[in-house]
Amino acid sequence: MFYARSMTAFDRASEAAELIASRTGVAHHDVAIVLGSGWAPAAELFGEVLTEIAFTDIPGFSAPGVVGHGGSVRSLDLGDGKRGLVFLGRTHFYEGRGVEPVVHAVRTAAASGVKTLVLTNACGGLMPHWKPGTPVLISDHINFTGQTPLVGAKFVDLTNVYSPRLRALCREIDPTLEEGVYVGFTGPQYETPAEIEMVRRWGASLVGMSTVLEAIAAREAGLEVLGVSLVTNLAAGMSGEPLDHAEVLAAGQAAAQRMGTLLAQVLRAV
Ligand code: 8IG
Repeated sequence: MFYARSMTAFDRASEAAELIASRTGVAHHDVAIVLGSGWAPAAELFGEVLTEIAFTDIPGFSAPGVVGHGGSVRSLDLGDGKRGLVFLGRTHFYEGRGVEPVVHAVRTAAASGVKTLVLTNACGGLMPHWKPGTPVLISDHINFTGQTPLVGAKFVDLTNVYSPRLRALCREIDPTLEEGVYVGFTGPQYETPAEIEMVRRWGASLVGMSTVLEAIAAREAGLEVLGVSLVTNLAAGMSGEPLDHAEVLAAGQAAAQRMGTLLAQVLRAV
C-alpha cells in the first residue's frame, strides 16, 4: 500500500526554486538578498538584472500588501559566473497568514542553492545619533514575536546568527558602520514609549517587524546570514513626533546610494 506524504513547507520551497530555475535558465544561485521597505532604490546598484519574476508567478509567494514593499524576484549577474537572487519585498507576520509564508523566501533561496543570505529591513532606532537613513549592521536579535519557523525537536544553535565574518567584511568596506541588537515585534502597531524603554534595558538598539523569523529559518537551513537595518525613525517617544510610514520611504531614497554601493560590494565579495 502506498500512502502519499502530504506536502511540507520545504516541498513548497523546492517547487518555488524549480520555477525560478526554469525561468532564469540556471539551476543554482549563490547568494540572495531580501529587501525591506525603503531598500528598493538601492537595488538598482547591485548588478545587471537578467530575469525578473513576479511573486504572483512563484508557488507560495503572494503580492505584498504594503505600499513601498515590492513584489518580485530578480536574478542578477554578479560577475565571475556568480548569480544573485534579489527578493523585492517580503511577507510579514502581521499579514495574518502565519509563519510559513514569512520564511518561504528564505527556504526558496536555500532550495535554489544559495549559501549566503542578506536580510535587510527598515526599522526604528534607539540611538539618538542614528538619524533617519543610517544603515546599521545587526549584531544579534531578540525574537519577541512569540513565534518560530521551526517545527518539532529542531534545536538550532543561534550563538552567531549574524555572521561575524560578514559583519567584519562590511566594516572593511565601510568602517563607519555601527552595530546593534534588533528586537523583532509582530506589529503592525509601533511600540509604546514604555515598550521602547523596556527593550532599551534589555540591550536593544533597533526595533522592527521582520527579519528574526527569517534569520532563524536561514540558520536551520545552514545559510550564512548578514542583517542590515536602515534606521528610518527614532523609536517611539524619542523624537516628540508620531511615527509615519512615509518617512520610511523617504529615508530609503536618501540613503539608497550608500546602501546600494555597500551591498553591491558585499554580494560580490561573499
Ligand atoms: I520603518 O519604530 C519601522 N519599522 N516595530 N518599530 C517597529 N517597526 C518599525 C519601526 C519602529 N519603524
